[in-house]
Amino acid sequence: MENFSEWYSEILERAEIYDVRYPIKGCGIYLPYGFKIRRYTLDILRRLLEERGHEEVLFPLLIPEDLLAKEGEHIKGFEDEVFWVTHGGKKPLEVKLALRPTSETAIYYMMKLWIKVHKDLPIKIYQVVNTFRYETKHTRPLIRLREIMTFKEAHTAHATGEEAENQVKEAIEIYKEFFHELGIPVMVSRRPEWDKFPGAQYTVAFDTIFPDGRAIQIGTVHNLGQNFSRTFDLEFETLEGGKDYVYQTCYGISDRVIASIIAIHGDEKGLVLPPQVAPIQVVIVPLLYKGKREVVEEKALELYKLLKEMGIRVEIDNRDIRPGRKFYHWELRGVPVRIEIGPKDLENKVVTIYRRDTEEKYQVRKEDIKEEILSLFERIKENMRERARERMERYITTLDFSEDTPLEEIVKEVRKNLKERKGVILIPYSERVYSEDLEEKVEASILGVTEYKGKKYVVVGRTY
Ligand code: A5A
Repeated sequence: MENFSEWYSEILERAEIYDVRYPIKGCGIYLPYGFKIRRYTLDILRRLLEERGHEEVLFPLLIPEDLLAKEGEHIKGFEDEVFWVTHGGKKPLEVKLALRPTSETAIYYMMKLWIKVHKDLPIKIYQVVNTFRYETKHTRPLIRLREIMTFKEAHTAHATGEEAENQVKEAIEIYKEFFHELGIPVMVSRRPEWDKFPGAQYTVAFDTIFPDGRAIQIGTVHNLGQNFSRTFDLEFETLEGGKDYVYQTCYGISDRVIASIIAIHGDEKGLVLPPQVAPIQVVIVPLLYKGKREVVEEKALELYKLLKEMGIRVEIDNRDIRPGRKFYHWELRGVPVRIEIGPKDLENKVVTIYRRDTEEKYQVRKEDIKEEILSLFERIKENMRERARERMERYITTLDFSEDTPLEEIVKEVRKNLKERKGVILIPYSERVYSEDLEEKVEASILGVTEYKGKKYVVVGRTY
């Protein structure tokens, strides 16, 4: 992939995932194929959340100005990014309404009405909604949106700080599992103080690295402590009969996950989709030769029914075009498995299987297809995950400095490596390097502090 940015734009269009031509900057359209990828991805996320006791809710899009501005730090962090509704028809509104940039204030206003005693806790809810941020940095499809169309935000409230701390751990586990399922390698780091979520005590972020070597934040978990609960007066009666404010957490995932599936797994031929999120998991291509057409079609249909019964998303490509064109069409769209059936295969009672991730072709006996497909999906998942992990490893450079290496030398080395190598640079953690100052000196971001191979590092890199 010579030029990732070009490749990415081209793939969104040619694989019919997302249309960028809407006349508002930072807004686009999920096309049917892209929408299905999005839906299957959300299915996984919903399952993981619900398995751990989260329930889905739906809040209004509009937030009155006074509510949004209630928590000082929070509004300070977002004030330059809020879209405002100021009129109803021609009449100016008495209270301006914000298009939610995120929903803490809306949700915590309502939690006040729901929480009275410890028995009302914990609350673990989530919603998948559109949120709006007037981003001033360069917008990019599915990566930096002004209308974030797939904003999954979870919000929890607990009786003790310890419970909230455990909730943060659970959220991290959920996201780890989610990205593992999708084969997206991640680095988990605690964000620096100057880059945490507005209003949070601390933020833990998930980053992956795109093929151009730039890091991208694809999920965040925040411990809000009692910051919001004090402001929103979320007081409850404790088990002991006293009073306390609830302890809160929230965590979010966005369209960037869809962008990551595309960017992390794709190749020169196009998309490569993990089977769980592929809109079509198996495509059957009958090779139709004169005279044998009917029997091949009949066998293809038989196979189609067999796979369908197994719950597999399968299609037959019966179009009247050359097989080569069909192969190209489905490879571009990242269909994980193609099954070819030709007259020769029929004679030998086999089918030919092609897997998109490794581009291997091999034959399987008809009676073994069922088992083969299921185990093949697992092998594909595993291989894609491993391949992506290996690539990310290549994009991580660790530098070793001792306590008394002069700061200028560290800066010089980091700058040199950032210039010569793709990806992020890890430098051994120390207080003197972990500062906003360093960001300026090396002209890159400090993503945070992470554990890597048993050691504590500061992560530096260029980000999206
Ligand atoms: N309420 C909390 C969860 C919250 O809003 N956190 S957040 O601001 O960090 O956003 C959650 C995630 O949304 C981020 O980790 C990032 O992956 C994604 N995100 C943020 N701004 C985005 C944008 N403009 N376009 C696409 N995704 C974005």
